[in-house]
Amino acid sequence: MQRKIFLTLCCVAALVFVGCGQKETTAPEESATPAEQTAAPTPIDQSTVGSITGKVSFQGTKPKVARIMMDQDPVCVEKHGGQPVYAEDGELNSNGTLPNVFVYVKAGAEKYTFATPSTPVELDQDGCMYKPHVLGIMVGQTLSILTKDATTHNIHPMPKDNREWNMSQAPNAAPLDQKFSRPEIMIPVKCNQHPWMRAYIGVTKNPFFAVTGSDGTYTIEGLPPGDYTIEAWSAGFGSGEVRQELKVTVGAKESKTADFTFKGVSGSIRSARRGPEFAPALAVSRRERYLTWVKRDNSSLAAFCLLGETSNFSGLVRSQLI
Ligand SMILES: [Cu+2]
Repeated sequence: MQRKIFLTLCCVAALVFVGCGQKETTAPEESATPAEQTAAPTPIDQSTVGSITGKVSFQGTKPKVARIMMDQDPVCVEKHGGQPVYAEDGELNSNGTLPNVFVYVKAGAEKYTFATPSTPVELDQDGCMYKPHVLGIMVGQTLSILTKDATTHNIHPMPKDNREWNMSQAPNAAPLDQKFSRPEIMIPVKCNQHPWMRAYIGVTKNPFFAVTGSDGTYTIEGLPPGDYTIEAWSAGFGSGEVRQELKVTVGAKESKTADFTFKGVSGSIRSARRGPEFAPALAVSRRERYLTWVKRDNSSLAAFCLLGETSNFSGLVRSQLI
């Protein structure tokens, strides 16, 4: 059963990371659909709104966080002044909580139409890392991509429901402004130049979302009284993304608490999966310590498996079987 789950996760990981090294695509701005542009926002009585606040905890073996080796680009190395840099996926706060968890209203707000905020959401590139690592944005809202680095980046969101694109951004280049036309939780973003760079964007139809910070807490405010399903998403701790849902009823002016606890994978994935039916396949990026394994019968893509020592699957992983 565990293996089945793992293979599914591997397959998802493989599918997410196929298509490395694609050519740059032109990326005309996506505009919101006419309906979204013209629909008037639903009036909400601000005197009755409530909030949901909570903490996202982690239970289990502390995930191993990958050290990022930036050697392929001296500009990136220099920016960190020789200090080691670690992947953000799998990172825990000192109080045992999880940062970078995207918490949002998944259901319960459909009956409302919300104005698209005119303020852009910024995604910065600094020291060849995305800042922030996880962010939320509304459908049709501008995502403004900035760079502080003296090296060229190639920003490449990999959506399932939105249009895929990748664009280069040279040092001192103007911000790249983009929009997403459909809700999607989450869109992974990578850099085609620096394979360790990873960000995640949550695109929502409502403004009710938050990202946990260094204390593991979140707060969603301005909720009209009602029944909501909230979901917490995390990039995970070695086996891909994880999600949890909670149902919360918010009364007028009420402040509700909704805590989440994610459980880590117990034991070593590596030792658990290296059975005789698996053979080593393609080690695409040994420097980043990723190994791929393939089932001996090569039966299907579902047999493709990826084992990482780390929780950060940022290597250039190709999905072909050998
Ligand atoms: Cu880059």
